[in-house]
Amino acid sequence: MRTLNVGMIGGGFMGKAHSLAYAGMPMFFWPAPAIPFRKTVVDIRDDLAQEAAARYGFESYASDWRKVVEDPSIDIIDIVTPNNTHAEIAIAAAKAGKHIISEKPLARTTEEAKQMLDAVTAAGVKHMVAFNYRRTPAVALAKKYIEEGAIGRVLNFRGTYLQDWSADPNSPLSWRFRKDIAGSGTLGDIGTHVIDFARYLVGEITEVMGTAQTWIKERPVSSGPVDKLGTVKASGDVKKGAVDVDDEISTLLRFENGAVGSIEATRNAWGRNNFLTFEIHGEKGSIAFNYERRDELQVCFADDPDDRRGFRTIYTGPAHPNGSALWPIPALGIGYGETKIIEAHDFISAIVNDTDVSPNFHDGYRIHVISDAIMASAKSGTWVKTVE
Ligand code: NAI
Ligand code: SOE
Repeated sequence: MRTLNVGMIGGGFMGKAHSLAYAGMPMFFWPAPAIPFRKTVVDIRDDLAQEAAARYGFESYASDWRKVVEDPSIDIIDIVTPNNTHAEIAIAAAKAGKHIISEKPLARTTEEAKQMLDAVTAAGVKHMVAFNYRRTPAVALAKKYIEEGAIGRVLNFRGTYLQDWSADPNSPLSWRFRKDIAGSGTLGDIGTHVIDFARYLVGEITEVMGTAQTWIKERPVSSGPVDKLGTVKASGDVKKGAVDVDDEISTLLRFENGAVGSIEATRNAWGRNNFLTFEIHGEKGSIAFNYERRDELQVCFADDPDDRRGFRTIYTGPAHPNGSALWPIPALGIGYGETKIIEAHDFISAIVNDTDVSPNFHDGYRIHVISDAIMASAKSGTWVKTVE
């Protein structure tokens, strides 16, 4: 069985998730398309990188990603660093002929995303952007229903991503609140996951009409490179810095196929944790999903008799997309880790079989174009097109 050597840049939250995926993928998907070998992990300092190597099972560590990108033994560069680093690392990795998986959002700006897309296209390497939530089996099942025509022509997509980890003004000014590092706020960080759902399930978005707010205009200056996602709060009289990104966005949508819809995203919605949802209404039925109950897909069919029509719950299991590789009984519990394991499997399969995989850098770039249109619309108060 082939082995692919992974160089992973970044040892934070996503470093953990991607390492788990490389370790777990062959345990679930056997025979594996190839064995991902955790070769080298990079963080900003040797001590952090050494700790990441010990914790996440990498053979070696480094504090300069350039050395790893240039290492001829590395097959895959996995970018799990804050958004300001994605473009530079990906472009160098593409030039060095590495296959690349990058965390989302693809970059800080559409321009950076386009340069990344151009670099991987010119190099002919495989590329993927890590919108992993679409790999939840219930979400893939929703796509299957739609493609089979089970709910007829899609009329409306209604998506949300609501969290509350930054609702407290004492939640620090981590890199996610700084435009120079993150590029944008809630829109890029979590709104983009819903845009990915909308494009995956319904089709291309052609026009948007958005609003954007920054409710908490300054936050305590944070220390350290890692975003602790509000779990460590400042107290007392601390130095504050300006938030220069959005806290909340909402937008109406028009799709290429005539469907319409909406997206709302905020990290300031008390009581909501990872409330990533969609409801899709079609001429012959409806589908609803909430990531907080990710084993379940709700479906309702118009053809059911009047006296028993209503939402029913399908618990995903071996009969559903990727289900036979996961757990043998429905409702044993699909986790965040499983979505990353499926993502790793699909990326590595594409490398081994020389096929395309999505979402890829083209999808990541399109999501930037749509995000720009939402922000432009929030400014102008008018509908803005996302295609010429
Ligand atoms: P984090 O703050 O937990 O960790 C980032 C790590 O990267 C830190 O260890 C930091 O020291 C390291 N780092 C920063 N600059 C570096 C450089 N130049 N070279 C090497 N290491 C460097 O961040 P987190 O949450 O892991 O986010 C990373 C990326 O993953 C972001 O793009 C974020 O948007 C994305 N993300 C995606 C999620 C998803 O569900 N797909 C979930 C969380 C984050
Ligand atoms: C914080 O909002 C965050 O970690 C995002 O960065 C991820 O993309 C999301 O999946 C979970 O929440």
